[in-house]
Amino acid sequence: MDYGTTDRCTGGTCTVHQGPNPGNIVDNNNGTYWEGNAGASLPGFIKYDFGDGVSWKISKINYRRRSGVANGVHAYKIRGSNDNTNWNDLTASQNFASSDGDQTITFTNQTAYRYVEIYITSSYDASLVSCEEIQMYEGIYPSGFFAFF
Ligand SMILES: [Ca+2]
Ligand SMILES: [Ca+2]
Repeated sequence: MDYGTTDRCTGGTCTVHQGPNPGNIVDNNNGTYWEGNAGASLPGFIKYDFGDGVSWKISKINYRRRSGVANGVHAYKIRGSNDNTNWNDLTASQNFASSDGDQTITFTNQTAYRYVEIYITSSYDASLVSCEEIQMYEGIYPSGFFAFF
């Protein structure tokens, strides 16, 4: 399986369930971060809207928490939507590690979505979560590719 090398989190909008400066998640600078406020409740999300009329078959995502702080995303799943209301699960519920640096996940998704989100169901620090940066990449599916589940 190959993946595109262009980060599609550009030209659109990053939003989160709670807390200031979600734009820091997509500013291409690992030295800036978003962090929820104390007392936030989960589930939450880190969502990217590629923009009106723009959609991608996202199949690879990098996530990195605030370095040196054990408040990263723990359990999550990836979801996609084209209306920001009805969501499809692109992965089962799974876990990020409690560690610094990029954590890369890949998954089979042959549907283009305008909205893709990390849907957060638990954190390593109660309900507080953080993120320095995400990237999202397309999967490159050869014609005749079939996914077996
Ligand atoms: Ca980027
Ligand atoms: Ca950043």
